[in-house]
Amino acid sequence: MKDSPGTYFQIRVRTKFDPKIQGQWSAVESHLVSGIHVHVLPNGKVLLWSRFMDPTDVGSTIEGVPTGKAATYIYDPISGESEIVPNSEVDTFCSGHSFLPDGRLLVTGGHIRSNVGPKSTQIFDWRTKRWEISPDWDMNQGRWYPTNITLANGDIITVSGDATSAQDPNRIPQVWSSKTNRWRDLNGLASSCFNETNGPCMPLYPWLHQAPNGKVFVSGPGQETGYIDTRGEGTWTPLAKTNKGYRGDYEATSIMYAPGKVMIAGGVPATNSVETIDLNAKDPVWTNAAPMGYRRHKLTSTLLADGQVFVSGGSANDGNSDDPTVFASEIWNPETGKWTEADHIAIPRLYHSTAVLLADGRILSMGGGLGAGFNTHKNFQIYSPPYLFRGPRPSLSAKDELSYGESFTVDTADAADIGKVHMIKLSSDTHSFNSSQHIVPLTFTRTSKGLKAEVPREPAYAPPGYYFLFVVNRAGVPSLGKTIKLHTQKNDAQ
Ligand SMILES: [Cu+2]
Repeated sequence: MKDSPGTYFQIRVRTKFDPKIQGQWSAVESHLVSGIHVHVLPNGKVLLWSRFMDPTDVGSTIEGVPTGKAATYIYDPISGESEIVPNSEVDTFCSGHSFLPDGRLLVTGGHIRSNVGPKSTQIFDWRTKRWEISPDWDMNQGRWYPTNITLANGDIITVSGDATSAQDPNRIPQVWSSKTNRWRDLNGLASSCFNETNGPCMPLYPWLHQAPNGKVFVSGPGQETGYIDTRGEGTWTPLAKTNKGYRGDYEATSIMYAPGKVMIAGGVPATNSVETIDLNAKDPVWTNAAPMGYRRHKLTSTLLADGQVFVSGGSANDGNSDDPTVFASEIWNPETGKWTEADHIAIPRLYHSTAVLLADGRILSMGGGLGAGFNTHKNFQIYSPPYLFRGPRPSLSAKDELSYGESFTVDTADAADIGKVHMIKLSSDTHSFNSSQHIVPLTFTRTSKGLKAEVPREPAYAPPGYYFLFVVNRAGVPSLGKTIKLHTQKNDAQ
């Protein structure tokens, strides 16, 4: 089938939009593979991969990649060029991933066959463009559909993923030490259930967020949400139940849109339900928020450069088909709690699709397909948010590396007009959940030269690693993102 606009049934046909309010999607551009796992690197380029091509797989004839490996590519959003980089040794399709403090990407598990994942840990180094693997890095069991996030101390937690079958998920989360390069088992969690109500006990691709209190907040997809404490053997403490209940494994999306504030949206059966929780409150509870304009599952949520939340993709049916696709994107303003309909994509972005924030403030939307009966979409579109149509961007320069508690100079010719300064951690996205994006608002004062901004003292507010720094003017227009590295310690060797 030709993958073009007009091929798919649309919930609502796009009317004429004002780019100042709805933003604007680019034309559809083709790519060599479907962008199923997509990561924004410190140099602004994008690492992505699809899945291995086994001749017996549905839709397998096209990508020409050796069986048992996923071909990885680096796409340059500036030049539009893509280069293939040496393959990993193990298929990284349906793996978990997040960044180490030095910007290398740590990838756990992947795909042997459906519901069976390898034990391997692989690391991609953006500086050498090479994959590394070692038997010393193997996990306790395999993982297929695990989630990884980077912790406040620069370690990485991996949770869930099927080991040998759908009935045999990996029940023991592990923590990767950035210092010793070894895994530590959280045996204290072996009998914990992250999803007690109407869903599997150990959901696939669970939603994890580094919380300001130092613990890991599990926001779903189960009804019972709570904290993992990674110290010692690990403990699980339930915190609050959602109103909606189970939203389906990798069917809905979760995003920490401000420190300690989490939003969950969508799910199956296709729903426009949105809930938020404030972990900074004394007794946090899930509260129903304004619903999206469209019911959808398999959607993706992405932080915009101005701190708003962008939702794209998804389907309004309850099964595994591209139709009826939800083409409308939507923008949620955390300050007003309101949704605004945004420009419509031209291609379905459902199962195995992605959307990530680029350094220039645009959103790269890719992929979809290669599983569960969906069509494969080897193409992408780039979204220019409304702020790119609202006048000149503020200028920005700052140092390249920052440490916790540091006060630093932000050079901008537009200091008098700046309303917000924040850092947004670089994206690592797959299966409707971005396991790396994380916004850190910075307090700032005006000086004769520009601004003086302060990095939080507490790493739980800002896990170490690479971020884009943005200043946003009072008209809501952000600067270009300036890549900065936030150190674990001042003289960190990494
Ligand atoms: Cu998958």
